Formats: sequence, structure tokens, C-alpha cells
Amino acid sequence: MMNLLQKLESGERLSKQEAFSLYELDLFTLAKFADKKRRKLHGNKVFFNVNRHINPTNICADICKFCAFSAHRKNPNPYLMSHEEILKIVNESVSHGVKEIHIVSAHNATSGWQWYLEIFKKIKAAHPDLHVKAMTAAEIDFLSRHYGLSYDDVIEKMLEYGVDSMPGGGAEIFDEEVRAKICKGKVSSENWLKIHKMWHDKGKQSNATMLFGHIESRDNRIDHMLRIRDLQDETGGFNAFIPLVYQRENNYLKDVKFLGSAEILKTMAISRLVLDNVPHIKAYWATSTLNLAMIAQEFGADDLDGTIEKESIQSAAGANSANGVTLKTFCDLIKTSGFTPVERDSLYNELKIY
Ligand code: V47
Repeated sequence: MMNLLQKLESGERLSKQEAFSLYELDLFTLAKFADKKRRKLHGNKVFFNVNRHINPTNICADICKFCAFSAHRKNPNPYLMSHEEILKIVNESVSHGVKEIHIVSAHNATSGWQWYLEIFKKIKAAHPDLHVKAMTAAEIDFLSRHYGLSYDDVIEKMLEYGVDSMPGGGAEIFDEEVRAKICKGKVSSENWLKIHKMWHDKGKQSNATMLFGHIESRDNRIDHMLRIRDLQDETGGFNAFIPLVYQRENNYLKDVKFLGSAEILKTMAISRLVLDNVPHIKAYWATSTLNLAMIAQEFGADDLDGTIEKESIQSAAGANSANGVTLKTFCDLIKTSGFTPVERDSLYNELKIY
């Protein structure tokens, strides 16, 4: 333990063994070192962007037990947006200042791959400067398997049609045993990492998520972070790591206890300490609540995601995020917490300091 504390003090890289012992430290020791690291990287800044989430279909060929978004027995409300509907939302969003569109869909086996990909070309034709963050590795894997395309075919089409960066969804928990229990049949951990590597190798950036607070162990979380750290050493393509707090309503994962706030904050701090090569740790307020996401800024996180405007995945499972948050609320909260609000673009270039 002494050696671990010394390493945390000096800011040196933690060995895998040391990473696995971090949860044994108390919250405030972890906070002290995570905050030190966060301040060294980002000072007093809290980053956010002005974005809009769109989830164009909830019809899904997969059955992830944690998911309340896809149309199923507990959510018998299938929908598939037309490109016109999607464009209308994009146009409205851009007209009031949205700079990033974040598009994530379920795995629709009847819409055709063209429906998934051609929308990006239409969005870019109308708004060449709008950042399109779209297509999780899970969607790429689904299109590849279902429509007989290689990963490279899908990725090349994403590039051709105007996807700027990839979101971090679909990672869940990499441990294969847990994965088989919560989302059997979905993209494997190995392929999730392979797809992000392929994307990074094209000179593009992405994020990485981790869904926690369900049936996984603390060791599973550390293992997840270390797999991200290894890939990041190779490619350097991840912008942000996003620990997503599991929401428990309207789904098929039974007997899951509420995760305490201290455990959430410990996990944020540990993410900052283990992922020494990932620039940003995002406290995604839609899953942690806005207040805890703000407190997480003192425990290693430096980002809140964005204003979102409309959110369908986490809110379906009980989160209070359906209608986003205003820019003013963000700025007020960040300032009253003693931080500096920094509006960023999707690749973390600073746009405005409030
Ligand atoms: O991968 C599904 C998660 C993710 C639940 O890259 C749930 O900037 C909690 O990846 N409780 C999609 N989470 C959202 C996502 C994301 C969000 C914000 C920013 C970025 C980014 C990416 O939603 C899925 C899954 O892990 N999810 N169900 C649930 N019950």
C-alpha cells in the first residue's frame, strides 16, 4: 500500500496490480490524488458542449438485459424515424445553436444499412460545419453482421458520408462472463476494441464508456479500464472515458441494488487515476444526476457531456434526463461550485469561457 501511495503522490503510471488495489483506499484519499491529476491537466475548467441527442429507432434485434430503451414487452412502443424527421430535428437544433448531433440507434434488422448511413450525408449537405458524432461500435458490428459488410466497409462509408467522431456506447463491461449475462449476442469486447482501433487508425477520435452499478464487480471495472488504457497506448484516439451509472427501471436485470454515491465517486476518481493516457473523464449527468455530476468534478471528472435537449436511453430506464438542461443552468451550477465553465467543441477545442 505504501508503494501505491508513493506512486499516486508522484503521479507515475500504476501497474495493473496496483490499479486493482485502488478500491481499498478510502474515498478522500482517492479524491485527493484524482483531483490533483485533474487540476494538472485541466486546472479549474469544467467542459461541456451544446449538443442534441437523437435516437432514430428503438427497434432492436438484440436483447440487452439492462436496456429499457429498445421496444420490447416492457416498452411496447416501436418507432423508426424517417430521414425527413431526423433532418427536421437537426435543422431546429442548429437554428438555436446546437453544434453537435449525437446519433445512437438500436439494431434494426429491417431498415437496411442505407437508412443508418445515408442520413449523415444529408445532415452534412445541409450543415457542413455541424459535428456528427454517431455509430457506436455495437451498431457497426450489427450492420456488418446483418448486412454482410466488413467493419472496414462500414467505417469507410461513415467517413465518406460525414461522421466526424464515434461515441463510446456499447462497451458495457468487457469481462466476457458478465457480458454474456447482460448483453449476450451483442458486439464482443474484443471486436468493440478492434472497431475503435480501426477508427483511430484512420486518424479519427472516439470515446469509451463503461456501464457500472449492475452485476459487475469492482475488479471487472478495473479490468475494463485497463483494456481501454492498453488500446489508448497504441492509438491515442480516445478523447474521453465515460463511466455510465446503471439505471434500473423498466428492464430485465433483476435484484440489482442501488449504487451508493460514494461508490460512484470512487469509480470516477479511480478512472482518472488508472486512465492516465485519456485526456478527459466525463461525468455524464444523465446517469449520475446533475448534482452528483457536479460533485464528480472534484473527484477527477472534468466534463459533463452537453445540454442534450432530448434523451431517450437513460430516461427510459428511470433517469431524469428526458429534456436536457439549459446552457444557463450549466454555467450557473459550474460557477457556484467554484469552477470555470468552458464550452468546448466535440474534440475539446475551447469555444467560450463563461
Ligand atoms: O452503451 C443503456 C447505456 C449507452 C442503460 O460518447 C444505459 O460522448 C444506464 O454511450 N442505464 C449509450 N445506461 C449512451 C452512450 C453515451 C452517452 C453519452 C455520451 C457518450 C459519448 C456516449 O447507454 C449504452 C449503454 O451502456 N445504457 N441502458 C441503463 N439502463
